[in-house]
Amino acid sequence: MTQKTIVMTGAAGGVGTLLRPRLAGRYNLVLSDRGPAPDDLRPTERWVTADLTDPASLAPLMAGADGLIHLGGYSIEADWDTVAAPNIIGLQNIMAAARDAGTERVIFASSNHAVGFYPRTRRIGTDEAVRPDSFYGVSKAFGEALCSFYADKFAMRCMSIRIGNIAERPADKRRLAIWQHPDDLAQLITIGLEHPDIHHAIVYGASHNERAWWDNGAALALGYRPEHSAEDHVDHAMAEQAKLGPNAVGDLFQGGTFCAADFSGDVTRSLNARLPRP
Ligand code: 15L
Repeated sequence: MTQKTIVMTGAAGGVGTLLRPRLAGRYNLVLSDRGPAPDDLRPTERWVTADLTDPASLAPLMAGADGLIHLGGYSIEADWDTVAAPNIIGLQNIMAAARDAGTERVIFASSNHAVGFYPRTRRIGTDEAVRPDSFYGVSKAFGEALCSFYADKFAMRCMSIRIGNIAERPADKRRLAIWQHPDDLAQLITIGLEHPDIHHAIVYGASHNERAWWDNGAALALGYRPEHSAEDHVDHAMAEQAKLGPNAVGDLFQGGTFCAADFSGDVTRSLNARLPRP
C-alpha cells in the first residue's frame, strides 16, 4: 500500500523535531516552516518553506496531501497581534488550503492553555467549557472551534490535541500532571490520521500520568494506549521544581505561569466558578 502524504507545519520547532523520526517510517512527510530546509532530511521527508500568513505559499504546500499535522503558529503567550496573525488568520489560511487541496485529515496542535484556568483540584474531560489562560490559549480554543466547523461544514476529519508538555521527561511538578512523551504523541497523531470514525475529536495530549487533571476517556475510546508514565521521572521533576519559587496564582491553576502573567483577577471567584457546559 502506498504511504500517505502528510504535511507537518512548524516542523523546525521542538515538537516537530521530536516527532519527525517517529513518523518518518510510516508516512511520506512534507515538512514545512518559515525557514530554509534543514540538512538532515530523511528519504521519506521533503521540505517546503511556507508562511501561514501568506496564503499563496500554502497552496503548493498542501497539494497532494492526505493529511495535515498543524504544529505551526505562535507557541507561547504574546501580545494579541503577535498571536493572532499566525494562530487565527494563519490557521484559517492553512485550513482553507487543506480544504482546497482535498486533504481530509487534520491534526490540530491545541494546548492545555485552552483550559488553563481550571483549578488544579478539578478533573476535567473534553466536554467542559474552554477556560483559556492567555491570548495564546484563546487562539487554541478558536482553533478547536475552527476544526469543528470544517468537520461539520466540509466533512473534514479533525483531531484537536490539547497538548500538555512534550519532552523526554517532565520538567517540574506541574508537568507531572500534563506531560506527554513524544512516542505517545506520535501514537495519538497516528490515531487521528487513521481512525475511521473521527469527525472532530478533542483529546488531551498526555501520557499515563498518575497526577493527571484530565479525564482522557475520549482518546482511550479511540484506542490510545500511552506507554509512558510521568511518575517514572518524579525525582527529576521534583528536583527541578525545588529550583522554582512558589507562584501565588500559577500554583492554583492548571495553566500555571500562563495564568499568573498580567493577572489582576479574583482568585477566589475563578477557583469557585462553575461554568455552564457548552
Ligand atoms: C504550551 O502550549 C506551549 O506551547 C509550551 O511552550 C509549554 O509552555 C506548554 O504549553 C506547557 O504548558 O508546559
